[in-house]
Amino acid sequence: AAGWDFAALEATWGPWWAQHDVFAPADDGSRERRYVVDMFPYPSGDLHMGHAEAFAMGDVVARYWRLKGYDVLHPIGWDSFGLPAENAAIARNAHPAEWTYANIATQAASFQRYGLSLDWSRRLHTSDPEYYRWTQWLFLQLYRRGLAYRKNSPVNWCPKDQTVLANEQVVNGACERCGTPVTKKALNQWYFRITDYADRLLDDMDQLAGHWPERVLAMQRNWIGRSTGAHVDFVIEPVDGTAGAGDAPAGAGGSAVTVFTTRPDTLYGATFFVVAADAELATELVTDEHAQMLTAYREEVKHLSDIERQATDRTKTGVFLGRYAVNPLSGERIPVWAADYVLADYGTGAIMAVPAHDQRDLDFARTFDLPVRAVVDTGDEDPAVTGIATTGDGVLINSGPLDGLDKAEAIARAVELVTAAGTGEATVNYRLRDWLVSRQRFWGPPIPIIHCEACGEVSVPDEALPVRLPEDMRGEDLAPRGQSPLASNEAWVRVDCPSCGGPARRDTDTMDTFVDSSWYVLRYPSPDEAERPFDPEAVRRWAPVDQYVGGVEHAILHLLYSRFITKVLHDEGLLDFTEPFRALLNQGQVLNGGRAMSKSLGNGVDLGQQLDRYGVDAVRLTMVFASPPEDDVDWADVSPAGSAKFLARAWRLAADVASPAGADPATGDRVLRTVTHRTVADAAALLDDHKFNVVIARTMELVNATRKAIDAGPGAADPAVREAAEAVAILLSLVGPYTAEDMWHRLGHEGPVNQAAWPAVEESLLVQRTVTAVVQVAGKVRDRLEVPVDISEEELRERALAADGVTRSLDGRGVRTVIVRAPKLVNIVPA
Ligand code: ANZ
Ligand code: ZN
Repeated sequence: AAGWDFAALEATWGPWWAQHDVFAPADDGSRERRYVVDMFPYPSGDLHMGHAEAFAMGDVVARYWRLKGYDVLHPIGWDSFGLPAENAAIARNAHPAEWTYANIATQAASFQRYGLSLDWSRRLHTSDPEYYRWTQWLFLQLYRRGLAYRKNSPVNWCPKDQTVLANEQVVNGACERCGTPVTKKALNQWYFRITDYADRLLDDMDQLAGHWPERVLAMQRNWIGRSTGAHVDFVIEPVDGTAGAGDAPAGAGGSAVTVFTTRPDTLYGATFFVVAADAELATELVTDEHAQMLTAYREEVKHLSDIERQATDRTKTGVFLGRYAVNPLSGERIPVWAADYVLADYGTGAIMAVPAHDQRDLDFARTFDLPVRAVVDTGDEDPAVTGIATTGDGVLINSGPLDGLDKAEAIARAVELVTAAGTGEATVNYRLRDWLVSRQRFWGPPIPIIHCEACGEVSVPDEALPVRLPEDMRGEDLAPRGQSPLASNEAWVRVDCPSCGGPARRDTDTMDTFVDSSWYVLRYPSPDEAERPFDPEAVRRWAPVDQYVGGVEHAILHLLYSRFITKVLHDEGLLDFTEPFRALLNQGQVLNGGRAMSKSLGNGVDLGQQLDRYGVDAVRLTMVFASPPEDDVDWADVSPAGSAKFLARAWRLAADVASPAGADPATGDRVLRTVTHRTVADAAALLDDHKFNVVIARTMELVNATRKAIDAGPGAADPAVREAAEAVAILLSLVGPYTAEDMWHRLGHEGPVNQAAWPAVEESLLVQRTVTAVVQVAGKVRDRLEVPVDISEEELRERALAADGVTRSLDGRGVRTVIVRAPKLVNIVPA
């Protein structure tokens, strides 16, 4: 045979796989099922190195499970709605579909070439009307359950993309997509009530522990941010003498404002009261006299992100509102301030400030010369003196009925007292906000709601779905104008009310792409279902996903949303499980020179060029071999050329095997057989443990042992050589499918290597039999080594020379000769 030629192998086996449809599951109940999904790609441009890595990892799992005898579903689709398509369409005077589907075609061809074991027949695109019809259906399910609602509130606004962003899409105060600082804008928007599921999203994480990266679980836990504490009401005093209409606090009549606190034990230490400067409450509470100050201050605050507002190193700012609040336990009057370090949309937007025990409050008190009163004696120095708030446990002081209690007792007692007085109650507060799902952009599923003057909000009837996007809008028609481009398409907007038949208007917003991707894994099991989003039977057979693979950047976006939607559909009676992904693998990033690849750094590596140069198998092998899957791969540190060399070497084994197919390995060389069986046995355990890189290292060792057996051992006709070469082909199929397929066929097999069975391990070959080898230097015993009985002379020689006793005794002297009598004796003669 000619040498290993990756281009020839790709040209042969790619079409062969497609023709024989070798990666579709049987789905006939004959075998246990496994469902493997890589997070589907967004179709911007061609595939890149990041895709190449993630998909190489997912394919290892899919291929391994197939070899292990499972019926494996490993599908592919595209997350094909979203802003980049729309921006490209504006720039090119096109419809977003043109750019989107052209990119999908390019990516699909690259995926084919990349040799992934995908079932192409289930391919889906979220921008297909056949798919988004059901995304709209999903919206209506949530709407019917009271989980989708519209409200007017200040939302995150990206001035560049001219659209709103979910909290999850704001990263360090900037738009996740374009990096523009995010501002706030009051708008009427659609939300999903994910907060109703906060407790379940937290509690069900118990099912995921050990199967999801702890880091992701921690991020979700933190994002949901459950804190237990209390609501406590402070009565706001009317302003003496000047209590004009404008001065009456909300609700009037000395009404109360509620605070959220995790430390009700510190109630007696509250020395002032703060409301969020940008909250409606601040305007309601401010007296005429201070109104101007507040207005000016609000102007300042408007430009700051939540992160900046809460930064601990910033000098605290704020304004006095001219009014006092009354502590419900002590009766003490404390001044009411507005400040930016209190956020409008957390808790109640108002706090009791306890400077002795909360650093933010203490910083504020020191800036504005407000009193500091310690109420928990923690044994630390007085915060009023040190400027350091004390947060530890201790004994309550200066606290009337709480005096003498410890922190936990005092928390419980304070809650009892306010509850009995009707001025408070225990409560749980969450950081999680409802999911803002409407977008003022074109390229997404239109929200299936109709607004009728007579009937109000009316659902689009199921049979009228999908609400299709107009096909006649392109280029400038799609330019962002602060409202959805759909709003300018009168013909599209105008519709008869489904309820009264009168003139009505369609909702012109579209849905966040994260709604599309929140349920796609439920679609793959029955991708052609036309009457329902999915066939519950098919979903029951395959889902939940046994192994999900994707980047950690989705920890709180996609993964949290999918978990939420799965629970909603479960509650709807459509699913019998509550978690969509049993196990999650976060692959690392592909770096170049230690840095993420980026245009600005000019360190990008083009995947296509790598594939042209080294071949698919070498690139895939390099990705997987470089590090454990969770770690980053630095392309500057790896050697696809080395991988190609190894593949060629492995491939030659199959070309060299000279025993007939079916030869009984039991008659073969025992030394090589031991290596083969141990490698296979260890590989299974390593694969179960996601140590893919180690499996490759072990396969390399097996290739070396086999080569040695051919060239210097029992020879190419020994059946143990065939057994080893077959094991190599099977192991290699996980990462080098073209090479492995070719080896497999050269070895005389008809079917695809991925339908070969995982090699059976003969336990008797795994028994480690060892002896003690004596190592002498100049005739004197200098060391003893435990070695396998079947150790080769060469290996024993190497180990002997490296033994501690030997190096010590040689002490830098060279070696003249080494006499090896494996496995028991080595004699080293120094120079
Ligand atoms: C009094 C107090 C005393 C507090 C003390 C803390 C320590 P987590 O744990 O994050 O839930 N807080 C409440 N609402 C806030 C808002 N909208 N913006 C900024 N801070 C707010 O934090 C809860 C604590 O953060 C609450 O408990 C409140 O301060 C503050 F020694 O109340 B605490
Ligand atoms: Zn109507």
